[in-house]
Amino acid sequence: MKKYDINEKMDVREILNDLENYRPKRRGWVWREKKDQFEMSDHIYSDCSEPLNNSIGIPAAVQYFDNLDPQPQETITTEIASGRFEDDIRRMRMAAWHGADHLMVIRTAGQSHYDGLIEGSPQGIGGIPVTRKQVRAQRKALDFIEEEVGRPINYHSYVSGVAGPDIAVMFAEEGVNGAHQDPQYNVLYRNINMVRSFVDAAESKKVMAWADIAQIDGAHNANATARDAWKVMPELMVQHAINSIFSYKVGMKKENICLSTVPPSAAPVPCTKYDLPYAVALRDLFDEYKMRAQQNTKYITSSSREATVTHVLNMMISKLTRADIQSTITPDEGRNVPWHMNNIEACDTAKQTLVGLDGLLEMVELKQEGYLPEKVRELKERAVLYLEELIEVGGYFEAVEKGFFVDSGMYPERNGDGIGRKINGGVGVGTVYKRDNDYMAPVTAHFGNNNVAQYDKNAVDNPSILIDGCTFEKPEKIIYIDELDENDNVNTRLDESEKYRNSNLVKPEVEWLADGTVVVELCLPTSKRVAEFAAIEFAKKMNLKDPEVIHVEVLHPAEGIRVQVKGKVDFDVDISKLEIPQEPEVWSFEELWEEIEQHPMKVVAATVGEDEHSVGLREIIDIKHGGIEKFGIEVEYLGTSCPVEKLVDAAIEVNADAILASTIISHDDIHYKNMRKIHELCIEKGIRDRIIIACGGTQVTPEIAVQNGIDAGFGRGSKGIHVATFLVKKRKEMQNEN
Ligand code: Z98
Repeated sequence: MKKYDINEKMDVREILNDLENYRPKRRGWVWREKKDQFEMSDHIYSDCSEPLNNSIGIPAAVQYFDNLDPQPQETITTEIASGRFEDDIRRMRMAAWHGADHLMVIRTAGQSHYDGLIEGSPQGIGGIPVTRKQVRAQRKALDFIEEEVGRPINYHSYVSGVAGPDIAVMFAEEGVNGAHQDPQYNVLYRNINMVRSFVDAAESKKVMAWADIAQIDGAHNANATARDAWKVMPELMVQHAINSIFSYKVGMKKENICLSTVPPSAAPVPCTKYDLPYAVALRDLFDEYKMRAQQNTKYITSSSREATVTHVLNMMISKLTRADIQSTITPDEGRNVPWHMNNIEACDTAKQTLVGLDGLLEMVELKQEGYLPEKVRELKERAVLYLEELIEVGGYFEAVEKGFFVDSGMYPERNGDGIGRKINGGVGVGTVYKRDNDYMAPVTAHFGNNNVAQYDKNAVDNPSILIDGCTFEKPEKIIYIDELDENDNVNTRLDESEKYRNSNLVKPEVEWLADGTVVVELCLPTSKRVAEFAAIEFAKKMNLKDPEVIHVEVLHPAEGIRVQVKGKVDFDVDISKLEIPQEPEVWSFEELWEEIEQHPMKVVAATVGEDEHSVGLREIIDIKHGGIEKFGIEVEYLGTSCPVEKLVDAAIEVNADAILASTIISHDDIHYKNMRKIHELCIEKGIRDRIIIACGGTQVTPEIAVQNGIDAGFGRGSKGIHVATFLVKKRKEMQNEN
């Protein structure tokens, strides 16, 4: 496969090229390896893993710490739901650079009810239709992306629904590394017949075990569905128990069985009082299994701030207990905007929080007495009693029929509103048949009695030798079907946006190349309902197409309403026509500090003329906001409305290296006139060849400033580090000249 330059876009057409012959590089799930007491950039990390070859740290890392980007020990998940697999690939690359190594693609609505594999790559809603072509293309892209970042990436989707075993086989063939599989999900949430679901699950799990695919269960769905999510805590443990032991008995390794756990409550309730005992109880009961910690999605709204706080609180629970996989449901869940930036933001939130809490358990300890252990014991007792009652009524199927599950009472209380399903009901009822006595399937990884011995005793442990290997051993036997639909396929979609692929034209996007979507944020001093409609009107006047309110928050019922509106622009920008000024050169803090330490520098500074503005210059000087003092430069500040003569005299008196003059007032070009005056005075006094003159202000254009005789002008947006870099560079230049 082609190697990409990190600055080059991935070419989806290139990925699709020769896809029918592509074989995944490897099989099976890969965990991160913890590195104990690991040093990075003078800091010791206790719970981190190997850093990446290519990555982007959180914004503060990029700005202040030379992209210091420690990777937590927990696998980080991101879930992608754009509806077009080709655009998901680009998002996967972004997410991998931000620290995600578990990339889940959400399935399009309704795929659970397809009774077989679908082919091609149609566009989905709320996710992609999972097909062989889509899976193979994404795994192929990830095979490249994992080399680029330098860490294996686990690719994941769902083995649930009526076609579960078919999908499991396809996943095993295509190198998928993780999958949700839990028959209880089928039964409770998709009303798929329970007998069929459990039989299918046995077959699917057997196949997943062969392919070393890590499994995530479906218990968290009870949290998201229950009326009061914290009331299902005992039931959640029962659901985990059923799927875990079932999977183990079928042949899965315990280390590949992951419990999907969610802190069941969220602020404003005192959530830690519920979530921490629950997390402890769960890990006590299931200590041999892996924990996949997801964020609470029951109590989520369209406030991304609120979702982020919930996520962070949830990760504190993960860190106080254990999480092997940390999921990062994004604010998307609450506002249905599955966008690139929300995935990336959630990955950064996880990375920042987990690294920020590094070493927590070296410093704090969970109490062994009092509320926490009492609550833990109580939850375990409730769960055990629940399981006992389930056995008493005749087992899982009977219990489901009686509406045991997702009841809004906290067990043993029951409110009679659980999800009831009939043993003889649901999708696919009556489709399970007893195997004939001579039933035999010559395939690898088959569950149950296969009667192979009747045909060939040597094939008992590996029936597929009867047909010279099945598709697991002989991938060339896989029948690859390309696009079937002439209109809804990846090639037509790529053609539509071709204009924006590798051209000079750019258009904003949130999920698909050139989708044109933008967000506008407004604060309107009116009531909530009025603000929503007024915001739409503003968006229309800004020429946004299809404006839609995606978030409203009351700052005060009458004084201010915050509204976020999304809409589309129908124009693009030709980047070849942009006039982009050269980026100012900046030295690092260390370089500047070392230079000034070795060669101290003194400057005089003032706001000159009849000008009382001081804020801009103070920002350039003061250590507080990263002014030049921060790098060790000594500053003699003469205040505001300073005559230029006084400034130049002061420079001579203290033997300064430089003069810094600030001017805001610009009528009649007084700012440039003052610059020229400083320059001429310095010549007159015989110091011009050994003094640097720099002037700044909001109205200063650097080029015009220099035309007026000074050495550099600093306009709007200039920072202390720009001025400091200029001063040290200019001084060196002058020393070389002399
Ligand atoms: C998650 N954000 O778990 P459909 N099987 C199981 C599931 O939990 C789910 C599906 C299948 C969540 C996503 N979970 C929600 C055990 C969904 C999805 O029927 O195609 O929607 O299957 O990461």
